[in-house]
Amino acid sequence: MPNDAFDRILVTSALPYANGPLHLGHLAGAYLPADLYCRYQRLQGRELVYICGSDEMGAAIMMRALAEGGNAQDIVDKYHGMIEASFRVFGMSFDYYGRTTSPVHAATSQDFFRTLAEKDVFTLKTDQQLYDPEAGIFLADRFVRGTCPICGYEEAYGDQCENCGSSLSPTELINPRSTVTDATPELRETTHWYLPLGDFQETLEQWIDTHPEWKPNVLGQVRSWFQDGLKDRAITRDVPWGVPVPKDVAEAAGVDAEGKVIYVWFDAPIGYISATKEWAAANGHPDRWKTYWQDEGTKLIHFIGKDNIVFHCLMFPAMLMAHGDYVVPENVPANEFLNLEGRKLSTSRGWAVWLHEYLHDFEPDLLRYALATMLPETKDADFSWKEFQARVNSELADVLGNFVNRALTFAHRYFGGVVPELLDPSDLDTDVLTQLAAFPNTIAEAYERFRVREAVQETMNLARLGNKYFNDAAPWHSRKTDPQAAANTIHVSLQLCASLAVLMDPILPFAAERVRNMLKLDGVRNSDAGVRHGTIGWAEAGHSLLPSGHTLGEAEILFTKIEDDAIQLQIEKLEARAADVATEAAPAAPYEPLKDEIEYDDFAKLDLRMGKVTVAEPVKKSNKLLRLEVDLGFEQRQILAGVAKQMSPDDLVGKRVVVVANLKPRKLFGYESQGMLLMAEDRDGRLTPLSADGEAGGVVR
Ligand code: B3M
Ligand code: ZN
Repeated sequence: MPNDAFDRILVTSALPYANGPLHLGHLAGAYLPADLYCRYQRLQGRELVYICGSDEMGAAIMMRALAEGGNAQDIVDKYHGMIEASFRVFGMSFDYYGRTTSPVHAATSQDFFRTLAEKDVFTLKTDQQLYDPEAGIFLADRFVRGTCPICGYEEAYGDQCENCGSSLSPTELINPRSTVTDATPELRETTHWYLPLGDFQETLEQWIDTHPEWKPNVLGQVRSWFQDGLKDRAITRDVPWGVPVPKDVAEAAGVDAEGKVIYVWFDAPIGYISATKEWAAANGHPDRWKTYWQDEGTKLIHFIGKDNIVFHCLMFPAMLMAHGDYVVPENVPANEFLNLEGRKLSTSRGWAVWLHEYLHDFEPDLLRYALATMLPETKDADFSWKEFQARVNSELADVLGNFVNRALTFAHRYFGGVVPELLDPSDLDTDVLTQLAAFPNTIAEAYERFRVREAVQETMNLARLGNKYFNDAAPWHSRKTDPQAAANTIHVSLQLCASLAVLMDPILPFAAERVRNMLKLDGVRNSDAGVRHGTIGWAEAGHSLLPSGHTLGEAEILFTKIEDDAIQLQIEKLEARAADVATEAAPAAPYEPLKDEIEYDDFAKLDLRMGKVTVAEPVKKSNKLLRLEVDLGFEQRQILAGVAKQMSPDDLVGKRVVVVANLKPRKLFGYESQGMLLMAEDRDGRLTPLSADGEAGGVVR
């Protein structure tokens, strides 16, 4: 549906668990793209509320409390404070940032639960569950570990095996033990409420079918859940931390409510609603939350990471539909995962860049921009410090900063710090102004389709256009030969700067404000949360915003380049921490499970040969592939290897390698790949080529 069909937009970002600080993976998934989207929509003048908050209930919090030895309340107080503060410094423009320990949230979730119970949506089931006799608690989800019945991994959790990815229930574990006391659990009878998701499958499928425009990665996951058939989900737990099951509901069902709480994945999404209520109350119109949640004119968008898809695309919508009073999401633009320096991000292994630490060392805008160019929108992406430096130095500083600086200093030096008049513009001047006029729409279309990376690239293209125009027009030259031509160049360049000061605002809100100050460009609508006065917004950008004769402010340097040393320091910090954690004997990452047994004949089909790498070079436009030439003795092969992130060409040239020599050739980036190199991958994702001393062409068996 086009935007105009909606009266208002309600945007949410996944509520981060208040059990640790934020890292770049969080930002790239649910937060940064949402903030850009919201700031863009506000500049469009659309009515919008952006909601987030801390997820403070559930097992994740209790686990942290056990690990740190505090109580759950202390843990959430500590991390909620940290998370909220770093979000603020990073420039997140939430209209409201709540927390799920608030009384409004408890009441809202209990009301929701009660309504569904009264509508007879739930089923009740009594069965045997694991109970820790020492701690006196039932062991739900992560409170029990044991051997995975599927792959044999010994450290599987009660709800999921992190090794093979299977979702489990605690009683399926072999040799279960309590993560609280290490005791061997016993079975006890307990009763729980279930949401029978299967009953909603047809309705959910019909609803999803009305959204072919959703991202393929999201639709793919949802469809595969449908294929497996949606199952009942327990939505209560016997744990001491959570929103209590309402007493009246329990009584009516004849269940003892003592110690029973609502499952965190039931209450957390309701947190979006409770935070909207708190926002409305704080702004003096307590009923406004209803307009946002209950009026059909609302476009509801959930920004999340891919691990939360099932909850936002199936479970929460089913809850909303069952309730009946609510709108359902219009889109759930989930992102894939962000890797770090070619390895899987892992907080337990110390392989993460923490937001609060980043903010201590660099400006928020630099990360906002760099990360926005690397978002894992359609597939997993990689953040590296070198790439960060390159984005800052060669795009922010050399293109954007440089262009603004050239235009302004020239205006000050030769035109008395005022916008010169545009008279008899050349074809080039007019052409650039025409191109400028098209930018707001092009960028807007990308944002509307949740293609944030593309929007960012298009925005930088406007600065690129400016730089190129300045070079081609060469005002330092025309100033002496044709002063009016130079005046025209500066006039047009300043208009580009002014439009940039609006269009770059979602990505670089701090720098955009500085450009507006340099230009003395007033009246631009505020893209931050709160009041949005100002007559200049997205629709005005693209036109000439600065009248001739307008007095400019001081020019200043917009971005300074980051030195190699500063980047080296960050890389060392990251590696040192990972090494520290490793020596603290963090639980080792799981080994990959063994594949199914095969017959000798299956193996014998492979023709493995020794080879020697003679040439290795990067492949243009691919940051993953290296093009290799491999000597097989009897012939030369060209092989494309997806190792460029972990290895440089120098690591491979001259190496003896093992090649799968009878693999059907395939085309990649215009090259035919005629085989494959065998590599050993360790549990951190590091690659080592398999090597042996044999002569090239020799058979490996
Ligand atoms: N706290 C899970 C997560 O951080 C969870 C999101 C809740 S959104 C309602 O991945
Ligand atoms: Zn497993």
